[in-house]
Amino acid sequence: MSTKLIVGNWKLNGGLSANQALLDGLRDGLGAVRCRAAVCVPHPYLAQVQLLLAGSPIVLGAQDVSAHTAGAYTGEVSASMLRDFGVRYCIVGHSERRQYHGESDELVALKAKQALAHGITPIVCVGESLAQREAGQTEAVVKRQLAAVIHENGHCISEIVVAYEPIWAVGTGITASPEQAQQVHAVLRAQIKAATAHAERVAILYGGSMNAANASDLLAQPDVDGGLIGGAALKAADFLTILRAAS
Ligand code: 3PY
Repeated sequence: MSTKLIVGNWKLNGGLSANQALLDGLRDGLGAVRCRAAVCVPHPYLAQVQLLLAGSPIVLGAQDVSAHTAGAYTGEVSASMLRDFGVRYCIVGHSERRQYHGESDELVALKAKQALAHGITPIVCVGESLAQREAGQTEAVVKRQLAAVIHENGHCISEIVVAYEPIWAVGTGITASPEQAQQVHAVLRAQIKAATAHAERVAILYGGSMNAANASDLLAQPDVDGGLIGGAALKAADFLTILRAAS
């Protein structure tokens, strides 16, 4: 995986004018950027951002998808609906959804399956809590989370993106050291290699307070293929710095 992938996760942020200003700022500074890039925006802004990204190398992503195709599931958004707006990536199993919405490994695996069935690349998030890290369970936790997705998706597994996001680094400003990130990425890489002959297609992103100051060191690790960026994706200058670090 040589061309790095940088994905902005806007989370529950944005507004019509703020989105426009952010994307204008990104467009103006994209000249020297050579990596792959995407922004995962709140569902109501998909149509707006799809239009604003027309002709841009940045592609559109979403932050969640229903595990169902259609029917009586109030409030859900299906993969085919996302597809209608040109969505190319969809985050599944972000730790905030696992924590605040009780999403299980099995549900995350079904969401990934829906995305794949509709030509959307799921960005499957895995990561351990601080207590799990301190108890020496990091490897077992991330392997269990990824195993559920491998089990459900079989040979399609080479079409996913994985994001390692230690929960203790999500939205906290604390980042895993490059060595800590590399250690877990190597474990995930080995697990993917054991599951598919096309493991080289699977990008493994680091997420969890990656920012303009620490991106270069994290991205220099051999198994860090890119980043899933929270707060720093909301500021054009910071996101551009990360995109350049990945180029
Ligand atoms: C963070 O950087 O905090 C994230 O959760 C990115 O997804």
